[in-house]
Amino acid sequence: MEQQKHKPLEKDMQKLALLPHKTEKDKQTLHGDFKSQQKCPDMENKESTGLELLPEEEGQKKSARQSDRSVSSTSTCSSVAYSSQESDQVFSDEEEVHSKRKTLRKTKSWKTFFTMVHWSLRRQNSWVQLAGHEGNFKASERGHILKKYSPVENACLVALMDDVLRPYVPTYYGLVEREDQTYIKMEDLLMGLEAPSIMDCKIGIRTYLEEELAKALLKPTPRKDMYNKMVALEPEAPTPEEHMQKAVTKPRYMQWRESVSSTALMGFRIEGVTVEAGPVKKNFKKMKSRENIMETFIIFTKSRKDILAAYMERLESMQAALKDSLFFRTHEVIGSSLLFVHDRRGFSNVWMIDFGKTSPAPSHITLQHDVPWEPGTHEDGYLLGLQNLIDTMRDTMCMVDESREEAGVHTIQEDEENEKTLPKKETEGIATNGENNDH
Ligand code: I3P
Repeated sequence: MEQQKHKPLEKDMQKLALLPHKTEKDKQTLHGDFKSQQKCPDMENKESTGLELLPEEEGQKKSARQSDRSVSSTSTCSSVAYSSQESDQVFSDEEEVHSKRKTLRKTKSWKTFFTMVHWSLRRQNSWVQLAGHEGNFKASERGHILKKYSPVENACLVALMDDVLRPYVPTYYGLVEREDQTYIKMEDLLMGLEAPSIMDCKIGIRTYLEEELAKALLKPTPRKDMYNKMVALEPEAPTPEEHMQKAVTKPRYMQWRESVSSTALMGFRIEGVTVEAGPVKKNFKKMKSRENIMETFIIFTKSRKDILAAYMERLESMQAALKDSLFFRTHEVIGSSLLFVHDRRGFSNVWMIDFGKTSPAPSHITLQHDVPWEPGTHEDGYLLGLQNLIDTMRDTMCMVDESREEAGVHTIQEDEENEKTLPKKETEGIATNGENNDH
């Protein structure tokens, strides 16, 4: 039934996706100019979405897990929640615990995340296939997952277990040793989902650490890999000097990534999406317009308003908890993601993940999280990003409504409600003349 009632809307959305491109208006700004609109925004600034354009990726898929913690309002099961495994920070074996530099080295977050996800999915299908899978995650008993130890992330998870944010992060179960490697054992948030749809949004206006910037100023480390990634996306982006060196520094690359994506303007960006355990889409690097983000939300949720509403509700309760959180007040949250997960049955949740670059701010600083960053302030813009995310989600719901109205499509629930409000006579008339008349 669910599929039936949404089918026409999806078609409608496909039509929207064909609207002509127009110049970006850059309506959204980080500090409040970007507001949720009462009316559905138009799709004028339509660019292609990553979901449309991405090549088929390797079969990295996600799965979901259940927990006995918070649930979305749409969930038909009051005790289901999902999580992902993180993207973030993992450490090499030779890492020294006290070497901050090394502790901040990590694998590619998205890649790591999907490695784990793929693993998790396999586990559901065949436990045996997990054997020998290399990566930063290891199988554990059902409901748990092992992630390579990072002292930074470990400290965060420990602190978060005693914080009001606990319901929003994977449960921490301590450290375990496997084959000379220490792992963090945490809740497998993805367990239990059927053909999950998953979206990773990196949150915050800054994605690199202040110390990385300081280090680059003091002793620039040219990164050829980052130059190559930059040129691949925007050949004209490097300066003549960078072209000559065929290298860029990390903060330079990260700042460029922020500016070409929605991070700089909106304080969040989509890193990757998979819909119903399909191919992983991750070419969102140049997605910065709100319209395209909304369209991605629509594709991601298959226009399901119940899912969008549940996501929004969860984000709003998370927002309230963040404002109450001692952990949040005292920590600079960099490179962290929000993981959105739902499945066809309507189970959904959003989790805070990836704390590999989250560390206590200097004690003399009170973080606000909703102001622009200046060097030395340690501000991360987390709340700015979250607000924009909530607003964009709300606008997406509005757009779904509008499209539905235009297409003359009603959900069964809406039809039932309309029927209730119809004058009795009219209802009777329909019954008398309609196909449902038993006589
Ligand atoms: C990577 C991304 C990661 C970052 C990584 C970048 O760029 O920004 O967040 O890791 O740096 O290469 P992209 O998404 O364009 O591939 P950190 O967040 O840990 O800094 P790295 O190569 O130094 O790991």
